[in-house]
Amino acid sequence: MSEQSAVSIPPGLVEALRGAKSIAVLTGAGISAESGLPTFRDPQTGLWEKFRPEDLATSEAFQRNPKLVWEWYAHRRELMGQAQPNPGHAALAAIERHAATFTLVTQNIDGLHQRADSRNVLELHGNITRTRCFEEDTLVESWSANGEVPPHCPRCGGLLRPDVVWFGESLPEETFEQALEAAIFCDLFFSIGTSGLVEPAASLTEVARRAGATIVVINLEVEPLASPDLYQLNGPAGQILPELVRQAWRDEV
Ligand code: BJW
Repeated sequence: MSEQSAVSIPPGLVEALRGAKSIAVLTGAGISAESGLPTFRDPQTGLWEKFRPEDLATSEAFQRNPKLVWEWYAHRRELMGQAQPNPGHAALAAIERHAATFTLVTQNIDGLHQRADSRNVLELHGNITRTRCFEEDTLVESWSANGEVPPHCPRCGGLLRPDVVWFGESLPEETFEQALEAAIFCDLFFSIGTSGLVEPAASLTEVARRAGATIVVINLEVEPLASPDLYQLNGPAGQILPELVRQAWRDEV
């Protein structure tokens, strides 16, 4: 058994987790905060201090200043490459191992869920490790390292960009359909470390609620609440999720 935990888990939630037939999880930047990655709405530091992420993550920003936007993603790619999955990521992988049906929908582009061994992961906003051509919209695996920033597409000469979804762009259609399906058919839906400000991802929670799922919100900025159809847990996901797994199955993550 673990030491007495400071994290308080409502007993009804432990039962709901053990009994759930189908679990869907939506994660946002907060799940990776304890891996040292700044959330999207944290103030930026260093060279990037004077820029707001919302002003860089658009195709207009890229068209205006492709070098600036490419370098911002290069900086974040390096941070994300160095980051390690935290106990919150590990706990979600553990829940997947116990669940009959489990879908993890993430808005994050950092790949940390997969590195923590989560299997059924839907990436709504792309992945920072992939690159695509801004003109042709096709994935590009390699290009000439001739020092150009951004580099150019080896096929058409267009500029290369990260394979992520910027504001005003559509989400990958099939992936979003699968996420909707998971939200509609789950009986337990977790919303973890997301501000719920960015659509259409934010609506998944409401979709699940309307379809009758019990909703669990884990965030640093929620009022604690425990009712049979809504649990709000205030605190770091990297502490709450491992404690939940421990209480449900005595698993240590
Ligand atoms: C912790 C914690 C810890 C911290 N433990 N918690 C309907 C209404 C209004 C507007 C729209 C609408 N539909 C569409 C729009 C427009 C737009 C939108 O939503 N705008 C809003 C700003 C209002 N949406 C779009 O444009 C989307 N496309 C679309 O809808 O296509 C159709 C369309 C096409 C053309 C025209 C119109 C529509 C695309 C959205 C793409 C979002 N892309 C980004 C960038 C990805 C690449 C990158 O990372 O650079 O995705 S923006 C950014 O926000 C990123 C994130 O994935 C996303 C969500 O942020 P997230 O994850 O919630 O992070 P934070 O930082 O906001 O919150 C962190 C939370 O964690 C906080 O709550 C903390 O408290 C918490 N936390 N530490 C637990 N340890």
